[in-house]
Amino acid sequence: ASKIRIGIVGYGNLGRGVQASIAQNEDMELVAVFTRRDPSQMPAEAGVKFEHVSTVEQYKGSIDVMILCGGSATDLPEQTPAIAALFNTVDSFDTHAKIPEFFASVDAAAKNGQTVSVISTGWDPGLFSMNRLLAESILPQGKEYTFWGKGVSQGHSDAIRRVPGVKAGVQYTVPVESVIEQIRSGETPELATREKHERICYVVAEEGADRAEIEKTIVEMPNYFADYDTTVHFITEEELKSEHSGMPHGGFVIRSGVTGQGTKQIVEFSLKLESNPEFTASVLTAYARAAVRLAKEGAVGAKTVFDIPLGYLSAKSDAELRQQLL
Ligand code: API
Repeated sequence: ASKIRIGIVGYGNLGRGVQASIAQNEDMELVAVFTRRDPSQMPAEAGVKFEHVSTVEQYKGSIDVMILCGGSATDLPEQTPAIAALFNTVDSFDTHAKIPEFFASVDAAAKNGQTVSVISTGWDPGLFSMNRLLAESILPQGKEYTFWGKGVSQGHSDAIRRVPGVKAGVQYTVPVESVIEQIRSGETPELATREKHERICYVVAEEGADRAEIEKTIVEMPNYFADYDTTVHFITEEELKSEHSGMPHGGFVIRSGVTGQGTKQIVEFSLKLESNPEFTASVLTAYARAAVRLAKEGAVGAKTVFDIPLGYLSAKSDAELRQQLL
């Protein structure tokens, strides 16, 4: 069979992760990486063909799916609809509150272009969303909890880096351990957002920037920080580099439910990730395979993880998968 021809849009941590993931999948090949930077200035040792993002249209017919590796705050709301008009796409849009409007704009573009666009995949939203739905469908009587971290949220780090006066920064999501123990032991406490996690930011301010103003903007930011207890530490660029350059993350989804006459049933799915972007990239790559298969079957429009059969993520045939049922 011929390989799935993939394009990557954006070459940050996520884009490099996708490149590495494609190399691990024999049914895939990387055609080109599209960047907003000057392609001639991109690292030759990366071993890929770089193109300016304005040239994507020339690749219509020679790329089966584009994996979009931009950020959710400003890149993807523009990029996904624009590219979905021309190609099948996969992205990791993760601003939870804005997913409905994002879906609507991408769906319209993809239907116009007769393409399939898988939105908001990754692990949360993505694998965690699937596991919440799975457990809730099986145990309608119960309570569900999601805990993240301790780890670096790419979404929240990206959000703080966009605050005026911020030169660089990272955000750690820190779960409240005491409530986790309660839940694992079968209790089902009612918890407010701020009782489950705290958020700790390490920020490098630009020279002369108003630190109090930066801190206020971060702490009060809607969707990202307003509902949490957030701490902002100002540090030097050197310290950021030496102490905070890793990108670990993870967490778990747990549902504590009852069946019959109050029989306790607990379902848990957890991730421990040394590199959040490399893992997220690997999820995107698997969904790229599904997007191509859906498009071949004549599907069009925006899709989420809920719309896609699990078997479509696999390179194996349906018959091979049936052998894996037990
Ligand atoms: C957090 C999670 C992270 C989800 C994973 C991914 C990211 O608060 O740490 O941005 O890294 N919402 N969407």
